[in-house]
Amino acid sequence: MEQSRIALITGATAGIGEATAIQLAEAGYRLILTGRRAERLQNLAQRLRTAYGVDVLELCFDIRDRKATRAAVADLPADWRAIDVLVNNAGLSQGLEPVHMGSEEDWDTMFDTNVKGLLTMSKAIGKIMVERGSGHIINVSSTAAKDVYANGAVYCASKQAVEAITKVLRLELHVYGIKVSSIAPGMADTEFSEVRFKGDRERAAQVYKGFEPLHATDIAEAIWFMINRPAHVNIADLIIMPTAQAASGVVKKQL
Ligand code: NDP
Ligand code: 8X3
Repeated sequence: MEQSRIALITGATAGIGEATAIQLAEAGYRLILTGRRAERLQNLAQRLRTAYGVDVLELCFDIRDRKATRAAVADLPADWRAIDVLVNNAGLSQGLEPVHMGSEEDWDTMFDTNVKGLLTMSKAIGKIMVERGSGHIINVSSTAAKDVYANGAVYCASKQAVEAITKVLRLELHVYGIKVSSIAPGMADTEFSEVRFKGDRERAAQVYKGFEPLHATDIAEAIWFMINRPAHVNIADLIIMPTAQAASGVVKKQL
């Protein structure tokens, strides 16, 4: 009998990561799910086991913590090491201020998570994929990497870094038969803005008022499409926006 494929999704406790976990569980994948919130991870894992009968392994760690990230991968049980798909999704924005008023702490958080966390994970899982001579890495970028917007310098820069890393990884890994892709979502109504505004739900809700934003499931379906292409097809880069959005920060709202 053919073994079920294994996907590792970082940042599966909310939003796009959680929706992708559900999408892949539906497709019969064995799932390794990561995030910092242990209870959410456990609840999601349990829901997926019950609803779809799939195996789920929860790995609770902060992706900014290199040692913990490396250890989580190094300590994977033997029957969980043959990872077919890595979705580098964990990420965030903190603050929305011009550079001259920005918080250095927020800048560090964004780069440590969105860029260095993704690199640490890509290194650890990339090694496994190289040994196996197959695999697919999908990096969750953003329209913020395509066009910048005022007050978003560091978030935009972190996602431009994600796109540069994606292109370099593709150059390095295609020779091993490994696909490397990125997906750039526009505005999606997840916990993203609540995190950006540090728990201010009222302010976060305003961001998505007056138009229909993307839903996490829209991105999850696109990620599944990317994963589910034939072996010779790699969707290298995919931009997906709400119909009401034309570019970063350019949205037709009806208020
Ligand atoms: P959410 O805030 O809903 O989800 C973010 C996920 O990332 C959570 O599971 C969170 O888990 C995880 N995460 C954040 N920091 C860390 C950390 N230090 N260690 C481990 N996990 C972490 O936001 P989205 O689903 O919207 O965001 C997912 C990705 O999509 C991000 O990379 C984001 O930049 C990108 N994106 C989002 C868009 C949007 O409009 N929403 C548009 C374009 C891209 P936990 O808190 O449990 O650690
Ligand atoms: C998130 C998209 O435009 O809200 O990556 O920054 S945006």
